[in-house]
Amino acid sequence: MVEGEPVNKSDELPKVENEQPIETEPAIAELVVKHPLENKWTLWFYEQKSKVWEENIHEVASFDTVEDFWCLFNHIKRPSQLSYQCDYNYFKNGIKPMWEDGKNSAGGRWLLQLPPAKNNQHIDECWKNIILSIIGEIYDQSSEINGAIVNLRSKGTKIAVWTNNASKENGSNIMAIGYVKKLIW
Ligand code: MGP
Repeated sequence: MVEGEPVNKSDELPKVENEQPIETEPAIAELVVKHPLENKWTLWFYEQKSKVWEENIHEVASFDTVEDFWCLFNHIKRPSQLSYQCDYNYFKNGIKPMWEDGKNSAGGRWLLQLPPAKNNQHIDECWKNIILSIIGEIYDQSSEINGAIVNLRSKGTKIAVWTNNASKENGSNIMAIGYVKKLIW
C-alpha cells in the first residue's frame, strides 16, 4: 500500500465465488399514528409560593391524543413524589381549574380523602385511574365532567372530580358519575 493512497476496504474482504448481490430491504416508511381523545385537556400545576391563590396556579401543557398524554404523564413527578402544598389539575381545555370559571360555578365535586401521599403508591394508582377514566371518557355523563384535581397536603391527600351541574334536578347523573368513580377507585 502506498502511503496516502485511498483504501477501498471492500477490495480487502475475501470474496465468495458466484456471490449474488445482496438485496437491501426497502425502507419502510414508519407510520406515526396518534390516537385522538374526545377532548383536548390541559394540565395545570399549583405550588404554594404566594399568599394569593391565583398567583400559584400555572398552565403547563395541553394534549389531545393518547400518546401525548402519556408523554406528559410519564415525564412529570407522580403525586407521591411531590411536595406538600402542590396540586395537579387536569381540566378540559378552556376551563380554568377554579370555582370562578363559568363552567365550574354551577358545578360540584366528587371527593376522595386519602392519607398523605408521600411515598404512597396507592395514591399514584388512584390518581392515574381517575385521570384515565376522565380523559378516556368512560362515563355516560362525561360531558358533565370538567376535570380532576389532586391536592397534596400534609394533613392528607384529596382527589376530586369536578362536574358542571350540581343542581338537584341533575341528581341521577351526579350519582351515576359517583357510582362509576367508586368502581375504579
Ligand atoms: P384547597 O387548596 O382546595 O384545599 O383550598 P386545602 O389546602 O386542603 O384547604 P382546605 O380549606 O380545604 O382545608 C385552600 C384555599 O385555596 C381555599 O380556602 C381558597 O382560599 C383557595 N382556593 C382553592 N380553590 C380551589 C380556589 C379557587 O378555585 N378559587 C379561588 N379564588 N381560591 C381557591
